[in-house]
Amino acid sequence: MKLFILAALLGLGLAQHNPHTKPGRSAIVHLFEWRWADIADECERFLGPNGFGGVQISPPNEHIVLESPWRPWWQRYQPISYKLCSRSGTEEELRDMIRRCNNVGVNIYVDAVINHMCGAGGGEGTHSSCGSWFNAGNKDFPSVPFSSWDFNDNKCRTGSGEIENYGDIYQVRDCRLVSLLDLALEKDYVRGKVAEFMNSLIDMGVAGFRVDACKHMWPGDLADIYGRLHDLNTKWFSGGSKPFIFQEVIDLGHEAISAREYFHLGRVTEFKYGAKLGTVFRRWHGEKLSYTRNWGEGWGFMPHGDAVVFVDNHDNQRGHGAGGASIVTFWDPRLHKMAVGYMLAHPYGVARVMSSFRWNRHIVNGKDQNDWMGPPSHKDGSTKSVPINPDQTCGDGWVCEHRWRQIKNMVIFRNVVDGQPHSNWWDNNSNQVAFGRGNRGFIVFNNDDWEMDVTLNTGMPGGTYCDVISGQKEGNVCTGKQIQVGDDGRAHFNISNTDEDPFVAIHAESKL
Ligand code: QV4
Ligand code: CA
Repeated sequence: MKLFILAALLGLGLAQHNPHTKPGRSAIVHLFEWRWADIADECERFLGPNGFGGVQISPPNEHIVLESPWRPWWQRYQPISYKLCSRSGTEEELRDMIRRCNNVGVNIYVDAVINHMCGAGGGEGTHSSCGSWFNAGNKDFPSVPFSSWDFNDNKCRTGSGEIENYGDIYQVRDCRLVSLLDLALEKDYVRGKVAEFMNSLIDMGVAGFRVDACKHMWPGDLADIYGRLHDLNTKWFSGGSKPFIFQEVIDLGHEAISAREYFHLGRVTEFKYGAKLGTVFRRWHGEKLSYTRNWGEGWGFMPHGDAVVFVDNHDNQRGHGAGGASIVTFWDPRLHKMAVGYMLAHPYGVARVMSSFRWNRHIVNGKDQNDWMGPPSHKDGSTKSVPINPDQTCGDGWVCEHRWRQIKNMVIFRNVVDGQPHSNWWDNNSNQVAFGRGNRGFIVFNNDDWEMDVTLNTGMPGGTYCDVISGQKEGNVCTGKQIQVGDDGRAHFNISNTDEDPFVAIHAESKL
């Protein structure tokens, strides 16, 4: 009994690890900076039909609007209030998107910025996305309302009021992250306002939250806030479902605060995953694909049931956040497709695919001078909508990695092999590897500088399969390579190192 009470106090009873994706769906896509109206269309015309499980959306609440730099993407990480109008659209558009995505089986996960409000230097006025007046200097945000006693400045003990040393857990939680006004989440009033904001979204029908900057919040404060959250809307989710929570904690293994401190509260973003996978596919530091036989917990990653995994995210694709130069992004499309393919084929973690916009990358001494640039926009700063080209790719600077055939087909692969074990591993002691997922799917990579010509045990029933990387099955026709699997499960794979995409994937539903 004592233990039970202790567990409840620690928040163990709140575990919110389940993404509630609908049957036959699994992967999440981050439609970074997309407008709500475009996401609604994308759910209906693409994500629903192609088996996507959910969308991570950009922060939906009121944020600062900046002139210099001009409308950076990161202005949305500087809240002004919890009103639901943002660069992505109005509350009505948000509500319409949630409804339309839910109606086609695609969940919405909200990026919740609850550690802070805008930067201390944010000034005074109505340069905010709903036009609410605020005064950052006085810490006055009447549209919430928050005022100076709702912030942590009295608790923070650094001279500058900023986090100066990540080795000191008190600074990291109680001081300002890059000058962002740090909320006093120990206060009942502040917790109540944050929970009210999150509950308004839950009631509208979202399935959960990516919680921003969790390293900068005490697990106990988060436990209290999560404990106040409503169950999901029963119009789309079964009764008693708790919102999915995945928490941004950057833990590459050498800081005072570890991801582990947050596992009992929900899942956590596993930043080691993309950093290591990038190193492996780039073949840096002597890494080889063959070493990934025990990929996952075997590589020192967090427990499978606690992890959200990704190859890159909106920060580290442009040098913010963590991971450094090894991160593989759309700027390296060939490697990116392979790395994302590997992630989606592998059973570890809940997988998130990045969907980006292009910007004028300009790297000087390792630093991108244009890392601030916002989404494709009109002259007045409003975000452009996402046009779809006849070949199904996106126009106007939207990259839409999730629409690339190879990635889209691997999202489907992940659904088809869901629940099957990692099996039939093969490698050449170098950068050619293959593995299956029970008898439902098999994938083969050649990341060496020479041709691959092997016969492997796939574990699949005999027949002719369509490779979903070089093409796909359309009706009963295969537009890509065909793979013959014998009645003994063995198949011959020939992959040239100069192929456009040097990997092959087959699954139960790509059988001809
Ligand atoms: C600057 C200086 C300050 C100075 C201040 C003066 O850095 O020292 O005091 O000016 O006004 C932007 C600017 C930043 C500026 C700050 C405040 O880049 O230079 O401070 O605004 O005006 C995003 C961006 C940040 C951006 C922030 C707010 O990445 O560059 O800051 O939004 O607009 C750590 C954290 C982790 C975090 C990661 C980036 O542990 O939690 O850094 N990741 C999340 C988000 C990320 C977001 C935030 C957290 C903050 O994924 O996108 O930061 O919400 O690892
Ligand atoms: Ca804090």
